[in-house]
Amino acid sequence: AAMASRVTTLLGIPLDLGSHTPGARMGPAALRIAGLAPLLQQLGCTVEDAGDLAPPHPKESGLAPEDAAGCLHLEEVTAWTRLIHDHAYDLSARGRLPIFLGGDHALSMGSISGVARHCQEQGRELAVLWIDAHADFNTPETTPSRNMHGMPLSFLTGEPRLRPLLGGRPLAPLSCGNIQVFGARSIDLAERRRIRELGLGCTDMRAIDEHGVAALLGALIEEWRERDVHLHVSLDVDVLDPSIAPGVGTTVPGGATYREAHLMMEMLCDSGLLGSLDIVELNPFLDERGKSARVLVELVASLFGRTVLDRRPSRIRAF
Ligand code: B3U
Ligand code: MN
Ligand code: MN
Repeated sequence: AAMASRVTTLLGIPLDLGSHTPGARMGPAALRIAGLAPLLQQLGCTVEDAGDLAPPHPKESGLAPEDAAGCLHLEEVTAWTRLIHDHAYDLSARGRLPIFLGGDHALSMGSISGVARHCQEQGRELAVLWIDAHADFNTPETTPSRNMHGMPLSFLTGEPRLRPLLGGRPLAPLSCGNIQVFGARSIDLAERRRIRELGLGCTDMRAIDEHGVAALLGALIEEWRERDVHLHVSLDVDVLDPSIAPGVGTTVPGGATYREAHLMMEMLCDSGLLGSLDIVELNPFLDERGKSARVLVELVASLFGRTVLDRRPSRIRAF
């Protein structure tokens, strides 16, 4: 299949302190039990499982006291972010296609910043597709919950209040135009203002209802292909409708259907742009008989080349 030449590395990140609902720490185990690695192998990938990261000792964050007050489990999340960043940077430098198995969405502060640092060194443009019911664009000042899984896109775009999280490591901040939130339907008022003022890319469910995944994602892919970006896909399970994926901390009604989600994955596969992937927010403690983990693994199969019928060699440009 398409990705056969690159080694795909699974890295489990049992972090769930980015929210106040424990359980996502069991996500990596559930994804493995649902058969992620053998399925990727069946599709022709060479898969390496790097196991799970061990929870690090909490670290001093370096945030200003008023910002620290806005962040739950800040010292733990700080230590995780630095650890994940180092692994993501190292896997990228070794030419791997990393799949970061979460864990909650706070892990993307580490995974994407590590990938971004490598891309910057290579002079390669990085684009991020953030498939999520939420925009995750709060800051320690705007957050209504103090949950850090609601802040990663602020950190990744260089929000100064969060900058100390990485310690001395270099941050390659993403520009808001290189990020596209896709599938949003629950955005806080302050996030909405920030999206408008800072120009974060965001496609909400209303737009998907009106125009469909094919047209909207097709247009994004077309642009990314012209610029030959490294595409990082950050897949938050809660983008899916709770009827097909109930295993998440906060369910939001009106999510993507099974068919819409598969179409996203198939189009991303055809684009040939995928360079790294997060699978986040699966909470097996809240799941129903493994249903959500199974759907996720099916989606990854579509992303890595499973098709219904033979198709002409990828690279669809007809949008
Ligand atoms: N925007 C809210 C809710 C939220 C964000 N991400 C998730 N929930 N999963 C917040 O807490 O920042
Ligand atoms: Mn999220
Ligand atoms: Mn979400």
